[in-house]
Amino acid sequence: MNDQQLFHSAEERYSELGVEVQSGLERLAKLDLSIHCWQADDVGGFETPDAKLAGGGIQVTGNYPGKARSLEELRADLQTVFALLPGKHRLALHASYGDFAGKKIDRDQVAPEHFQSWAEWASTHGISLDFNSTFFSHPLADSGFTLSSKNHEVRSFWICHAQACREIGAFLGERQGNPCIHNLWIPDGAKDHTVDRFGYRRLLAESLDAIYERDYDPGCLKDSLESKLFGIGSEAFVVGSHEFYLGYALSRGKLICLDSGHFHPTESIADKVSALFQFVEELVFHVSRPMRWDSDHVVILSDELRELCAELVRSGKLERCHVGLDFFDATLNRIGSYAIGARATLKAFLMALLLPHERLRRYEESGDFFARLGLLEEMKGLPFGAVWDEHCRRMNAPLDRELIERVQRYERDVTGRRQ
Ligand code: RNT
Ligand code: ZN
Repeated sequence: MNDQQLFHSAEERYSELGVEVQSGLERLAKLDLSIHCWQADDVGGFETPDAKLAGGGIQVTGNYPGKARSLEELRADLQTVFALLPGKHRLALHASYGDFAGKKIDRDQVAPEHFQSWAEWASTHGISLDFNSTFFSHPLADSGFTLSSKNHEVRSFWICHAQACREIGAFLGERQGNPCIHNLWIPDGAKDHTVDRFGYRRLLAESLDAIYERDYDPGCLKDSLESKLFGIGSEAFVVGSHEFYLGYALSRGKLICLDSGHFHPTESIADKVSALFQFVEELVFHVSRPMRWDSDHVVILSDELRELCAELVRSGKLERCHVGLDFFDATLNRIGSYAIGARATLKAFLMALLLPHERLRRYEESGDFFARLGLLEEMKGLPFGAVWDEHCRRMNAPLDRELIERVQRYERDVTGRRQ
């Protein structure tokens, strides 16, 4: 059988179970992921060289050769990544990735002008941008506290930073004609038992209120807040915990960002989807792969990811979800890791779209738990690969079987030549 015949027979198998492959593919084609810029250079960014070390809650390991060393290299790498993905996707920038032209621009000084060239690049390539404030890898984050610091000057500095970032986000959103998601994650916390938890959280709430004081057109800017359970150096106490941001976001009309690495190792963010969607209209996600801790491994087609995507589809609010990637592994080819992570996420969505949801629900309602489990297991053996290949063909993207060679070619010609 040739590829077309394989696809048609797969389509038939799915339709026997009541699954319409065509409409699944159409929905998938419209989904966009927000691809993170920071895997290309190990969360380095483009501030002056002395500021280039990750730290303050971010930990990158590995020294695989070929990381992007300049804006030009990063953009070339990202264009290569986008060409490896079926569909149109977004790019998430961090404030530390501005076009600073070699000048020392401190975090409280970042402005739309530093992202002008990004905006132009993005519009040339038909890419929309999202944005992140950068609260790590900075001397004023060394104490372990930023927006919740008891030092007024430190707090004010970071408030200014986030305010500036929102302005940049609104600028980008206005230019691109759709909202830029400005995501906020801070490393604030402590290694050991902390007694004034209340005090730190009170300060964080106050800082956030100052940051969000200015209203922007929601057509240009949307704000999300990303919680965490623990980090390196913040094992005992994280100021911005899930409960904190949940309360904050619900009371202030902000979005919650759920990072799959930011909960207890056995806690799944998939289960949170149906809980949160009782009360909110939109959700933001950072898809990551924690291994024993928030280790930010390259995303693969894991059960966790499949379950998350299945829950997004089942919630009926798939189109209200903003799904971004968040991983950084410097031990392997970075372009390849992007391709694997992004494609795995898209595959998980496709699998979710190809589930016989109605039939499963009927089994469940009738109490036939054997049949429910049986059908879920049966789905694992369906010819999914032929449908995924068809999607890649329709979207002019390489097939899985072409991926390794494509990535290796770029390494041979480009990243492998970087010293
Ligand atoms: C850190 C958070 C955060 C970062 C990026 C770089 O634990 O997950 O989202 O990974 O902002
Ligand atoms: Zn994250």
